[in-house]
Amino acid sequence: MKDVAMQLAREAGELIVAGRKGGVQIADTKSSSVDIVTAVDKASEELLYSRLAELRPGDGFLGEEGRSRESSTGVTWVVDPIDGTVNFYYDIPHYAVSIAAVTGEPVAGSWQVEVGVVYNPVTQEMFSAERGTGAYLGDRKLEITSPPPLELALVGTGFAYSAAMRREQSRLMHEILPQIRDLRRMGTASLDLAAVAAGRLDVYFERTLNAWDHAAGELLVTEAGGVIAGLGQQPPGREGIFAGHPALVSQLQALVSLHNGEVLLRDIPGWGLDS
Ligand code: LIP
Repeated sequence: MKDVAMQLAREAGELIVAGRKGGVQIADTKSSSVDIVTAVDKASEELLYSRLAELRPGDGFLGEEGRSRESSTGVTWVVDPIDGTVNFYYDIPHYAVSIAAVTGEPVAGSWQVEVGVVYNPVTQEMFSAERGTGAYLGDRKLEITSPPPLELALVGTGFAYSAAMRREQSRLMHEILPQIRDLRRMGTASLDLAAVAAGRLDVYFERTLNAWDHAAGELLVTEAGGVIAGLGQQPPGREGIFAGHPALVSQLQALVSLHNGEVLLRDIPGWGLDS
């Protein structure tokens, strides 16, 4: 399955790079006016959907742009055809095809991720992992080593597409930023998780992500020796996801909790919509 994921990530990557060269238009918006989708997002998902039907008949599919298929094999492919769409639209070379194969219910916190591939088609960096066999950048095995103290940690995060949620997220970051080395908001969750696995970030925290944003990246982190955790008592997912060395994750969780960052989404009016 990992070989299939890597092959299809490259195929989708070629389509994406070609589409970028041809100029990109916004095809539609989703949860808000800044939550965009391009024709290339949709074309990439169509390619991945049809190729997986061909190579992995009976497997399920859950894609960001709406393609879905029930699984009759117990395996579901959770796919973000272009993660970092805003970067793609602005021609910022930091976006990825994110492909995960999961077993069990294809729901964050319930699934078991078997294979994860995150591919940046511009840099051609291929991050890959298969459960139990390690995480790799190309042929280089990735290992999360002993972390710095939180005050010297480089922290990755991201922000929602809703103004109301961004008010809460910026409030929390206002408290956290003076207590860490620095913050990086690079715009692509799957590459943020890959960065943690590769030691390019020390720890990562984001809220309101969708399953396809983090399914593959989760496995990169855990196969590199890190942990994935949720917000408060929640499983990792929409409410929040932390990733990194266990000592740093628990320190960051404590800091988020100290600054009232565990308010549930249902208690943040307009968190999912532009308001
Ligand atoms: C994006 C994530 C990013 C997050 C953005 C958006 P998309 O995914 O990769 O980390 O901060 O709000 O969710 O929409 O480009 O697939």
